[in-house]
Amino acid sequence: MEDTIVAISTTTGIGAISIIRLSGIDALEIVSKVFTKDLTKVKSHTIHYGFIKDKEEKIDEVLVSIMKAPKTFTREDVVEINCHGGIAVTNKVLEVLLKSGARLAEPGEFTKRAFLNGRIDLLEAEATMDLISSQSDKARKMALNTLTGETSNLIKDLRSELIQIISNIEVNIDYPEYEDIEFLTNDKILPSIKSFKQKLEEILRKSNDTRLIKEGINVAIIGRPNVGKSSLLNSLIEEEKAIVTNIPGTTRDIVEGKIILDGILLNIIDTAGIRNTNDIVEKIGVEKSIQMIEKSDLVLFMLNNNDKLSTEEKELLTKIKEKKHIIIINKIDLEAILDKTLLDNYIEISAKNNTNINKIKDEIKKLFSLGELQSNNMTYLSNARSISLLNEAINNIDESIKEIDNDSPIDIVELNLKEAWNSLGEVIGETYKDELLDELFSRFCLGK
Ligand SMILES: Nc1nc2c(ncn2[C@@H]2O[C@H](COP(=O)(O)OP(=O)(O)OP(=O)(O)O)[C@@H](O)[C@H]2O)c(=O)[nH]1
Ligand SMILES: [Mg+2]
Repeated sequence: MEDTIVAISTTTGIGAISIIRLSGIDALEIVSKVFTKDLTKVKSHTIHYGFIKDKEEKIDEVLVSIMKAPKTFTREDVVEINCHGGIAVTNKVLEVLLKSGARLAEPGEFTKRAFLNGRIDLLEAEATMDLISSQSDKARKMALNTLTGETSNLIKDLRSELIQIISNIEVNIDYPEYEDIEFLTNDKILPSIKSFKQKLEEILRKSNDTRLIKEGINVAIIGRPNVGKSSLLNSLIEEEKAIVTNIPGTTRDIVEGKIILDGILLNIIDTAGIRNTNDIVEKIGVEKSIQMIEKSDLVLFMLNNNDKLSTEEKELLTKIKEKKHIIIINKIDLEAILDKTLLDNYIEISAKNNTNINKIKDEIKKLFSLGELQSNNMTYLSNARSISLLNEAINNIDESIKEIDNDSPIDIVELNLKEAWNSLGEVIGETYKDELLDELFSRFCLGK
């Protein structure tokens, strides 16, 4: 990390102010070369007024913030130039800094340096991106919790508890002859391992909820053509987004709308009506609808009050049984023809007249315990990477329990516990692979 990096940290476009940020050992020197004042001797954490120049030509009137290592985001010398917003100004300032010796930063490189220099751990690094991309207030709060280290502390506490168990085993392996050490038999360590596993499982369950808060709940509206799926989407999002006609097969592709329910984002997906068709475009739409059943967190399965239950609908009913779902009977303003005896739980609505739409929202709140999520402390894992590592740790613990049940030697049991300890370490980036870092930070925005 010898080179000094630079990037425009604000969005490009017309705006009052743009911020160009540099980080690295030569940051002060590089900016001094193109600024009206020598900044190499100034005090840390000070702001300076002047002009950015290209040789003798003034480029822009700016304010320059100087933050010297180590009390900075990257733990390196950091300089931020506040210049006038706008594409020409910002690009020109960037250009002269590049000419003076800075290198253009890769996406997320500032945060990557913060991680590599030990300023933040991997969870905190991910949380900075989550904070930027959060779409609901809940997601913002959660990202901030992780950013300030609370989630990392949870993982660190788990690791110290596990290391306690491991060291107890090790003492026994290394000094079996010590009389004042209680001799550990497999069934003596079993209760502590089991209770540790329970703790991990509880965190996993809550982490999955937390992920929903962050990413939003994907809700797919599924059903036969013409049952009123697009009408329901429009009612839920209170906007005429999807085309509604009385022609079956109107919706050919996925249409998405978003609403916030109790502070949590719902991605509502209207799909093509499911039926056998020879129309190529519609057929692709139908395939997508079926995939949506798998991909979504919740299926709203719609039936027509004014029509009989079809064979296809009966098949779909069994398909959605394995998923979180709500059965919705639409068009209750029309004559009841549908045989409801096969259905055990349903909500009757009229999408066209906006009748009972709130009942659907209430049911969603209930199904996902949104009220509970509201009041919950949200210090849990929230991304696929860390959740899968937690899963790995649980599997390792399971293995160790199996070894105990098989009466395996205690050092085999210990091996599995150590694996779990490593998996938990990977969550916070105690150990990591370079490819992981490259992949993870490449998803960041430029200048972060
Ligand atoms: N009477 C009545 N008609 C409704 C109701 N909801 C929707 N409709 C009508 O049913 C027809 C089909 O509605 P859509 O929302 O386009 O149905 P869809 O399920 O999206 O249909 P596809 O896109 O073809 O799969 C339209 O003429 C709507 O006005 C309702 O509650 N009552
Ligand atoms: Mg439709």
